[in-house]
Amino acid sequence: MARPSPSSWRFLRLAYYIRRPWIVALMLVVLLCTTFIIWDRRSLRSPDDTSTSEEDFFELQRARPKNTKEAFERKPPSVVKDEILDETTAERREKVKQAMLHAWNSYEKYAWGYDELLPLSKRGANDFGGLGATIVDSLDTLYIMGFMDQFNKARDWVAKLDFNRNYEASMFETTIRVVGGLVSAYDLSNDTVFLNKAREIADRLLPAWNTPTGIPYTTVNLASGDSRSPGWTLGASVLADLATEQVEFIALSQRTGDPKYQEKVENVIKKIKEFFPQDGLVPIYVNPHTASASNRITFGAMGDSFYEYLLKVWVLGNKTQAVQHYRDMWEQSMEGLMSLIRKSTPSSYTYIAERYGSGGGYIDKMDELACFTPGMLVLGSNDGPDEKKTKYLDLAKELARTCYNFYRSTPTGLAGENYNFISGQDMSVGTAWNILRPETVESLFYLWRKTGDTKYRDWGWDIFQAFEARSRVDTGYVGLRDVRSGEKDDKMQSFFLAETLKYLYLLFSPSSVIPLDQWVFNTEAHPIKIVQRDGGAPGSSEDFVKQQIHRKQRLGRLGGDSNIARQ
Ligand code: DMJ
Repeated sequence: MARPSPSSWRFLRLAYYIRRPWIVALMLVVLLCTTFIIWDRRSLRSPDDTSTSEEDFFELQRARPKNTKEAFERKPPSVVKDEILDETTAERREKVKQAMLHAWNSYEKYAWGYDELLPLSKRGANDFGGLGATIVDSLDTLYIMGFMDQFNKARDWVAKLDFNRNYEASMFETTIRVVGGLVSAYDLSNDTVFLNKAREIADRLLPAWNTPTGIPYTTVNLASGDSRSPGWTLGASVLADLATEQVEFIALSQRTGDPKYQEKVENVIKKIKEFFPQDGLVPIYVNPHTASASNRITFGAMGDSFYEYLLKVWVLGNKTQAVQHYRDMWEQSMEGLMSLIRKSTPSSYTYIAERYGSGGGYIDKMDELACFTPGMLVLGSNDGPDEKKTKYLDLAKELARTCYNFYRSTPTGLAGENYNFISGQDMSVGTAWNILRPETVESLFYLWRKTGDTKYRDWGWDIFQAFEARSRVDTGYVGLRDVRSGEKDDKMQSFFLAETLKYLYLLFSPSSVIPLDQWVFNTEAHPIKIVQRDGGAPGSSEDFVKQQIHRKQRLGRLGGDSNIARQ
C-alpha cells in the first residue's frame, strides 16, 4: 500500500492556514450555519423577547410539573399554524404582559396571601374568606402568559391552602374564582394539586344545595356547612348566584369521575326548566323553598351569567343530545333578549333594557356587566341555521359598539358601572364607578376571533390605554370612584388579573392560544378544557363521566369505597 506523501499532511500544519486565511473564513461560515440549523429556535430570541409563542404555550401544556400519576389523560392539541403577529400587535401584547407583571408584583409585595390588594393603602384585604382570591384567580393567566416562576410560587401556596374556615362564603364567587381557577390551572398544567384542591373546596360548598328544591342557598359556612340566602332578598337566592356553577361542577365530575358535583348543578337547571317562561327570561330572585321567581329581569347584575352558562354547558358537553336542553333554553332566552333590545336616539346605539317581572314596565338602563352579551352571542352564532347565526352576530356587533362607547364617552376613557338611555340624549353615566371590569374586552376578544376585524383590537387597545392612564399606580391598579372626575378607589379586584388582562392578552394573541373549539371560559375567564370522548368524538358530560368510570375500572384504580364504584 502506498504511504501518503509528506504533502498529504500539509492540512494539519498551522502554517498552511496562516498562508490561506480564506480557508479559515470558509470553515467559520460553515460552522456558524450548522450551529444555526441545529439550535433551538427559541434560544435565538433576544433576551428581551418575553412573549409566549403558541409553540411555547403548547410546550407548557405538555410540561407536567408534579404529581403526574393520577392526572387526566389528554392529547396536546395540534399546533394550528395561524396568525403571525404584526409588530404593533406584538407590542400591544407585550404591554399587557407587563401590566400583568406589575399587578402581580404589587400584589406579591404588599398583599401576598390576602384575597385582594389595596394598592393605595399598600396592604391586603380579605373579602372572600382569606382564600388568596388573587392568587387562585391569577394562576391560569400567569401560566398562559408564560410567567412560570410566579405560577410555581402560587402553586406552592395553593398546595398549603386550608379551606377549613369559619367563614360565610358566597357559593357563587367561590365557585367561579376558586373552583374555576383551580380546575383551569389543572387543565393547563396537569398538576393534580389543583384538582385535589378544587375538589376540597367544592365539597365544602355542596351543603348549599341541600334545600327542598335543590336550588341552592347563596352563602355557605366553609367550616360548618350552614347555608342560607340573604335577608335583603327575603330569603330568595339570586339567579346569577344559583345558576353559575354548572361549568365548574360538571368539569369537576368529568375530571374526578365522581358524578355528585354534576348532579347537584344539573338538577338546578331541571328545576328552572319547570317554571321557565315562554320568553326564557327569568326574574332575578328565585325562592329555594318554592322554586318560584320574582322581581326584575336583566342581563346585567344578578341575572347575567345564568344565560351565559346555558350556552356554555352546551359547548362544554360537546353540543350533543344529552345537553340539547341547555341550548334550547338558551335559544328561548335569546328570543326574550330580542324583546329587550332598544335603540338610542339620536345616534342609534343598540342597548339591552331591563324589565320588571313578567308583565311589568321596561327600564332604559344597561349595566356594563351586560357587555358580556356580545361575546356570548358570538359563541352562540357558531351553530344553528344561517339566519340565526347572522342575527346573533349582527346583534353582537351592535351591542359591542355601545359597550365601547360606554368607555369612549367619558372623560377618563373608562366606563361607568351602568348607563341610562334617555330619549334624544343617547346614553349617560348612571352609577359612575369603574372597578376594572372585563366584560367589554371579553366581548371584543370573541368578536376579534370570529371576524378578524382589526377594529376590535384597536378598541381593546384604547380601553387598555385608559386603564394604564387612569388606573395604574406605582403599587398596582385601582378602580375609579367616578369615571367623570377620575377619582381613584383603593382596590385591585382579582378579576382584573383573572379576566381583564387575560382577555386583553388573548385579544392580541394568535387564535391558537386557547382555541375556542377546545376550551370554554367560565364566567371568571378561566379556560376549561372541552373533554372529547375516546376517539375524539364529541360526547355529553354524562357520557364522559361514565367513560371515566370505565376507564378507571379498566386501569384498576378504583377502591371499593369510591362513589363511582357504588353507582
Ligand atoms: C366577575 O367576577 C365575573 O365576570 C362575574 O360573572 C361578573 N362580575 C365579575 C366581573 O365584572
